[in-house]
Amino acid sequence: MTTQWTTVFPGLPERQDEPVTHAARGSGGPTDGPLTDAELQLAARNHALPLEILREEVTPPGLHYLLIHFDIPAIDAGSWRLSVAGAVQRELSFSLEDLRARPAVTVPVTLECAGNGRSLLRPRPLSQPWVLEAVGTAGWTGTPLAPILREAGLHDDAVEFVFTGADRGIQGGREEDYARSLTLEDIERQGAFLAYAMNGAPLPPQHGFPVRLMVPGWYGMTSVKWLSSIEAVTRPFDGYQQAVAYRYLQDPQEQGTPVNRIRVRSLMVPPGIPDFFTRRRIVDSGTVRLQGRAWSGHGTVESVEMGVDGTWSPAELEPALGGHAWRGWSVSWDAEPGDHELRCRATDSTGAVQPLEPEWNLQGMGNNVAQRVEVTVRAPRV
Ligand SMILES: Nc1nc2c(c(=O)[nH]1)N[C@H]1C(S)=C(S)[C@@H](COP(=O)(O)O)O[C@H]1N2
Ligand SMILES: [Mo]
Repeated sequence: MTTQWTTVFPGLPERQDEPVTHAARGSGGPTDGPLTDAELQLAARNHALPLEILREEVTPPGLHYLLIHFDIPAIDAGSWRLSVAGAVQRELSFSLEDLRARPAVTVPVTLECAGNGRSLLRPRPLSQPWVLEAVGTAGWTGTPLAPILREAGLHDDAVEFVFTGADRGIQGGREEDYARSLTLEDIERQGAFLAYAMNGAPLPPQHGFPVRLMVPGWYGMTSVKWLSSIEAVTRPFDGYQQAVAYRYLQDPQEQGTPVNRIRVRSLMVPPGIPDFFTRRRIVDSGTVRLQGRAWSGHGTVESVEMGVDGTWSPAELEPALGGHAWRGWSVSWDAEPGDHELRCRATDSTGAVQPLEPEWNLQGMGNNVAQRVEVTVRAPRV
């Protein structure tokens, strides 16, 4: 591939096969090299879901994955306001109390980062180095968004809404507030809402306090945290997080296609006990009940299969927690002594199935490759 990474990642070396230096910190072109300082720094800030917590249908507080591009902004809830402006008939402004006084919904939502699976790609796009655990499910409470937009009234030439957060930073050489856009059609179809509570408590600072957008079924980048304004615009939004980042593309010269709905995925609770450093699993022989969860933003999960050394068998499914939340699955495995490779893969109602090998793209988006767990089964101790 002869590509100029500098067009997507301005100011950086053409190709980073060397660890990123502190001077050149930022995203960069894909690499086959070792984990860089910059990736380590992001990984330490943005934690994943510990896989064993997949045993919980609702992710307990503090264990939901986190992705924060810039800094967590300081917001005073008392003086915080959300403005609705731009190409609207009536500008609106809401306090937290105003939003809490409106009709409320509580929706179980499985949120997943679009970059989940990125570190399994070869070469590896340089960004937040997720393995497979950038997912979580919470009950989010808030007020539906579409009625608010209808109250504001749209001008005829308004094409979409821009959602801007209170966090600001530099990415790809551009200084911007974190912002994403959506059409009214997508807002209505996904049942987007303005969330002020997570699992029955006010949003924690890291999850968007006091109010975030929630777009069930879409990858996490759309659910803008620390929401400060909603603006109706008459031209498609060209902010960095919309027009440059979050696109499926092979080559930086391409415009690519936008990342939106969550691709079908399943994950298992790793069985047995881990080795500390490698996290390889050690399991006692005999019947092992394997369990996990599966989800898709394109439809319902129709089946999950467990693969043991390449032989697949169907898992039993539990009901989904909600229309946009994961469903549990389990299957029995007769574990015989030796080394084994466990995999799981889900199929959704559109017929989409998880691939067995990763499908590469430049930004490391939507890699829903079937999980692989290496296990050593030990004979019964007598
Ligand atoms: N304002 C703002 N909103 C944001 C982000 C951000 O950095 N700033 N990150 C997005 C991304 S990429 C994801 S995956 C989700 C993560 O949500 P969580 O941290 O609550 O799990 O928030 C999204 N909303
Ligand atoms: Mo994300």
